[in-house]
Amino acid sequence: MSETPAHVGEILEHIAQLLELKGENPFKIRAYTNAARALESLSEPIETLVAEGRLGEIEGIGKAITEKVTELVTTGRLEYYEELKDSFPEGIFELFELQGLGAKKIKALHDQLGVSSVDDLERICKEGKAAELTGFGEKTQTKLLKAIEDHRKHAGRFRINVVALLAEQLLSDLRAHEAVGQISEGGSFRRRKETIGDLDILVSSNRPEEVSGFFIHHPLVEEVIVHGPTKSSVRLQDGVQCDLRVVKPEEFPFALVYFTGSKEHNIRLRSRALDRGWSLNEYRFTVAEGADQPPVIRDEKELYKSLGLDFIPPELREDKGEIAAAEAGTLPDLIEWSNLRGTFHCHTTASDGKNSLIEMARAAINLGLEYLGIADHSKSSFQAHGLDTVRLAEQVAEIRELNASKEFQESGFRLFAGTECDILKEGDLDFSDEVLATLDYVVASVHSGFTADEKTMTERIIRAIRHPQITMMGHLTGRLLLSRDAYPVNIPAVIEAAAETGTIIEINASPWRLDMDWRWWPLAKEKGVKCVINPDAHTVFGLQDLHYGIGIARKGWLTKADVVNCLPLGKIEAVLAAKRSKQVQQKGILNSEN
Ligand code: DGT
Ligand code: CA
Ligand code: CA
Ligand code: ZN
Repeated sequence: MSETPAHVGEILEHIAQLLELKGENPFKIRAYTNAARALESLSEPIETLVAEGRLGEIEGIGKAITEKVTELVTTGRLEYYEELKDSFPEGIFELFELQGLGAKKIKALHDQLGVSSVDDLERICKEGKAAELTGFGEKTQTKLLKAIEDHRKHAGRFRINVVALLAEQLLSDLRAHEAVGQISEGGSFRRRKETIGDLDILVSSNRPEEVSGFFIHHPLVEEVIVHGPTKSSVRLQDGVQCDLRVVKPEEFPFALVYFTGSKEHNIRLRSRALDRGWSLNEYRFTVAEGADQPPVIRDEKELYKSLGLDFIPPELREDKGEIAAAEAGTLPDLIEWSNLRGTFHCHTTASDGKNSLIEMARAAINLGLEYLGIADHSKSSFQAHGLDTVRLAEQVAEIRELNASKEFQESGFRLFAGTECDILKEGDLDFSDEVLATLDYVVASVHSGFTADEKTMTERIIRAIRHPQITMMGHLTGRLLLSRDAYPVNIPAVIEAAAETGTIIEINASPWRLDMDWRWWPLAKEKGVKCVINPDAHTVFGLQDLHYGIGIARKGWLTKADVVNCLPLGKIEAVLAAKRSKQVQQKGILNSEN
């Protein structure tokens, strides 16, 4: 079993947290957090570094940690970590998931009040005892109760990247098993929902016991909840639950449609089947007396066809008009990964990214992209090391230089110079018009003042959108999935303003955001607003998040014509310049009338 660097880094972070709880020496703790950080910015697979004995060459990774990471990568397990974990109550890890609660506070709660779980903490807060601890107070106590409430609200759901890693591994191992015939992911994961309750996997087999036996003994499985020949349920690493169904080959298309859902979509299909005198369940059609015989169904496409429908891509199966469109033959030709030509909104070490400009560029080339837009933070985002005018100018110069380099000239690759410009309190921008005009494009985002009311926030954003230099609106609602709610904003009003001004709206493809939400894209499209899929990448790996963005764009019924970064070099430049030149022209007309 191979470990991804993200996972190794996560374990190192956990070790640092536990050492802090133990009151260990700060240098030792820092060694682990630094190593975790260093792993985030690798530009080659960690397995390679381990295999070639080159881990120690990385800055921030010493001898002791090299040994531990090697053990973890080669065996999939780290004894030191397991022992460390065993010395704490299991519930303590959940405390780290609470917003605003770090190791120092957890240590105080644990050592002084015996808190070893979220339930303990809730009780202590309600009794008013947390407020009495040094460094806590009433305000902290209230915040903790709110954090507990938020945490409970999100319990049992997962961001899609967590599930995707597990799904990829499980599906490929199952696929390789002799007794497995057809296999597919199902449920909300197949529909690419923004968060996932549990992972559903469907297999066809004539030897179901062998498949289920293999499944429940898979190394990713931590706990078996239900085990039967055709239906098993387990808890995987990270607490993700996974259901496996094994059906007979002839049942597979029926089961696949059923377990892909959504439930609402299934209900519509069932009633269409009933209109034809067939009752549809997860295994087959049952024909009513006197009704026509249904055709033989060998795959999903034939099942939809038998109901008078075009094949409906899983992402659209949300009962949002897809059945009517499939009947009328007007389903959109959804965007695909291979349509993407480039992307905007990426960070580098100049602000809070972990990889350099050239590393990000080469990663984009490796991904098959023709161009990459760099949009580091602007100066007001000081916590993210935002660039001031001078540093921005230096970066722009560096980008122009790279574009002129032999490497880029020969590969035909191009960097675009941009910024992720903060939208300040009143909707003002963080850079002057003159500075913004030196850039190829501008992403505008809100990073502060989240507590404003809906009217204030909407006005603030619309004011920024009306600015001629703003090319695209970044992560519109500021939500962090399963962690921080969206700030209140009138989305239809923002869409209207974007349509009027020719401002592009982003699908932020980070699995933490997936913002603007897929449910709004049909409206945006109707109004003529264009989409850009941006990874908001802070590392070379972050560029891969574009895959999640494609899923969301598909859920939003978007085609390649709706998404500007499907345009190749030679065409994309005009789109980036369109809003500026339009407004300059309008100004020109006004001036000549004066
Ligand atoms: P999740 O796991 O909460 O993110 O969402 P799903 O959609 O994956 O839901 P899940 O895992 O409970 O069930 C998988 C699929 O099975 C679901 O999308 C549709 C189908 N299904 C489950 N229960 C029912 C039901 O009571 N009626 C119908 N028609 N379909 C169901
Ligand atoms: Ca599910
Ligand atoms: Ca399920
Ligand atoms: Zn941002």
